[in-house]
Amino acid sequence: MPDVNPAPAAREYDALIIGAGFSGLYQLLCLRDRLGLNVQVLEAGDGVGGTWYWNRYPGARCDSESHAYNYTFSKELFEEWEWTERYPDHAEIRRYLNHVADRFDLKKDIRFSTRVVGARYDEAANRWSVTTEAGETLTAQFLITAVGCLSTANVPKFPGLEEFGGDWYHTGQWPHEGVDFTGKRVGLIGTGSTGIQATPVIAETAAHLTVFQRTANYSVPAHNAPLTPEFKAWVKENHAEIRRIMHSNTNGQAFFIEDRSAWDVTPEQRQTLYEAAWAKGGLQFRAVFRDMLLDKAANDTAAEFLKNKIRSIVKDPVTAALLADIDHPYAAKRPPIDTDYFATFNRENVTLVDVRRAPIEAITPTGLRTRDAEYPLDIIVFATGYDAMTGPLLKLNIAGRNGLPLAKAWEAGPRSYLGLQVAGFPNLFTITGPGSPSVLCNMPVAIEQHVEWITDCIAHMRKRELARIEAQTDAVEKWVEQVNDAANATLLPQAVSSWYLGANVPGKPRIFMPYAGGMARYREICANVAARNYDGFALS
Ligand code: N01
Repeated sequence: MPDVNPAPAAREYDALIIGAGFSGLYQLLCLRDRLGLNVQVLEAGDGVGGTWYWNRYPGARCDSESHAYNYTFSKELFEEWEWTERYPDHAEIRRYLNHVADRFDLKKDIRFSTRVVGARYDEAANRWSVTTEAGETLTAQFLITAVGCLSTANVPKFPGLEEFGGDWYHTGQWPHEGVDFTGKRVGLIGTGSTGIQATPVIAETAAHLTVFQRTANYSVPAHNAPLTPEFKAWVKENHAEIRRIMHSNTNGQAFFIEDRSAWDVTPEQRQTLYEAAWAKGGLQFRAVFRDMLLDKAANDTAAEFLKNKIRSIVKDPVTAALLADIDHPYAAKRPPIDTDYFATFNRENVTLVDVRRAPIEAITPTGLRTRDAEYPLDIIVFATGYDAMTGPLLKLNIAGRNGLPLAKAWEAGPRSYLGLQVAGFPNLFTITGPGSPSVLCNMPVAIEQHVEWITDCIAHMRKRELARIEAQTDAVEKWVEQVNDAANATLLPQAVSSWYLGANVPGKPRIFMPYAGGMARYREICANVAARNYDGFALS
């Protein structure tokens, strides 16, 4: 049953929030219930969930462990919700977010099936005018984007797609009724986290699955399993400690990165530690050594271990070599975790095709053509990722002071102060915007910090009868420098095809977008800015 659209009582609000995922729901709760503001959320989907509303592809599951993938602001909420598996799947995350929305009576202030197509700042009135696809205009003093970082699908512009006689889907816009692959010849393009999750599941029912790989990728087993009653009880008893760890470490996860260098141990000990981390599974593999993302030689030890695992799992040596031919340091691209990804290539109905050597040239009426061969297909799955971080914001057609389009302000790449505000766009806050840790962190933790900072900031303004806040240009310049320095201190920019750099979208400026200095450090910086009377922002 779709959620019912509440009839709007008024078109003028204190704050408008775009998006009803993790960010939008919590921002609504904070502004409405803590500050007493008149708030409306505008959501394109017909239910809550944001990214998880759209991502329903086979195998879609969160890579953060369930006990770390929730809000931490309410002890009661944390204790009453019980996850069923080590990693929650997309449907369970939607159930959780619906539970949150119902528990805090949020849906009455969300307009579903309402897509925002424009937003314009009116300087004289100090208000934002937001236009919807249906042609309605709503206004508010504050505009808050809660549109996520990975919500604008990237479908490569292969010639011929319109003439394809079969069905095609992007993983981020998956049909709610699912797709039946039984007996079909399926082509899947992309070997990022999504393609790696979907491949084994699609292979189970497809007549044949052809995976088109442009960049080979590392992956570590997820070892997903139902949670035991003991673990569930442990989580409830340790809410405060789990929260403390998530809030005090660099990545917002419920585990720490080990405080030892890869060179503190012998090669044999390293192997044993990697084996143990492989057996444990999950994103924690990154946490074995503190210098894994800082020292290329240290990273090489992990990379070699993982490439050897691929070679030992995949039986056909040519396929194994292609899968292990990885060109970037481990975890310099977002590291995937999987359930039987590499073993899937041992199935008779699965083929790997190298589209780096022989790129895809066209989609044909009956399949896909690379430089070398033609592949007849019934279904094409685009696991080709997103126009990350900037895409969801630019799609909103935001215009700031003097009608300046955000697209123009960010022509050479995104520039923000703390990932929270853009100079020239007063009273616009961007939750997990470019320049914030966001995608390098467990998202709910990054989101809660942003939402609470924005809420405190608006409370501060109300108390002092201030009407406008705007990032100052020099603060933006300095922050952009800090974001670049933080990235350059790591191996992250070495993955030249990474979406962190915008490299996956042709023509997109190559700028390392998220802040790589760590969530704990970032939290401290934001708190200090607020304590110094919102240093770097102009308030009036
Ligand atoms: O997208 P990606 P994704 N021809 O951009 C290939 C999050 N996530 O949807 O690397 C051929 O990583 C592209 O090749 P290349 C997570 O943060 C989270 O998989 O550009 N291939 C690449 O292999 C993740 O990082 C969860 O050379 C083309 C793939 O498509 C982010 O979402 C689960 C191509 C795209 O990989 C994005 O992951 C899943 C072309 N023209 C995802 N264009 C959670 O756990 C692109 N590719 C929460």
